[in-house]
Amino acid sequence: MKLKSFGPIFAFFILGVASLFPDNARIDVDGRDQGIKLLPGSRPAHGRIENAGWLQGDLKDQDLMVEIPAGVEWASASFSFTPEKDGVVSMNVKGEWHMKDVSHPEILKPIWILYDDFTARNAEIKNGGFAGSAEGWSLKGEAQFVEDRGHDKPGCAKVWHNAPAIRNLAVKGGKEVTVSFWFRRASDESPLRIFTIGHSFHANWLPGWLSLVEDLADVTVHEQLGALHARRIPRHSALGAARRQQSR
Ligand SMILES: [Ca+2]
Repeated sequence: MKLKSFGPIFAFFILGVASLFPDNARIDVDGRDQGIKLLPGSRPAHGRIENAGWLQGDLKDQDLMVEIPAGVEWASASFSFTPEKDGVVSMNVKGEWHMKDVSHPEILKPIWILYDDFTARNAEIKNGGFAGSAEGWSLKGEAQFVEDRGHDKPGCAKVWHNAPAIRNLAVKGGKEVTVSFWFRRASDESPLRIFTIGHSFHANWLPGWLSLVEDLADVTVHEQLGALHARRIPRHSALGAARRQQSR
């Protein structure tokens, strides 16, 4: 029976605390050019928004990042922020920062994400749906306009951390900007990465796994340590979710 292959994975959870790290979509909003402080607002469901803790001094508050787990189907998300003054900020659409190997943290593994149908309140995003081109967006490095894929209509951007799609947003001081968009993993292959202390475990599952992860997350995830820590998972509910996915 196929489901028996889940056994080793649950063993990690039963042993103690483990963390779930699905691949993340990531968007940075950067106000550093004009020294615009950005106050993080609402975070996307299952995701996070925060100022750039890796920058020094005032710069930290002029940059923010949003991260959300990405699945193999298109999903919508939104976040908000409030600029402290009028000006232009840069929105940098990409994938998570993901090192290939802990001994070489400077080498990243590309986590490719597709984005489409951007809209905003209190800012204008022209060609947010990538209709026929990526006009209005600046594609860096290997970032691509994909003609034949998209959320609602064909045309979307394919990006990763070092190959982002970038555009400027004109903003007003004190006016909360809400950005909404659709996204998914570019690949149909669905890795679930499970880390325990001293171990890491990688598994490639077929499409449908994300619902399983979400079911697990809803039951068990808490965020007070800044990461997703999963506690012991009721086996029957996880297997139930897997069966529901397989029966589709
Ligand atoms: Ca489109």
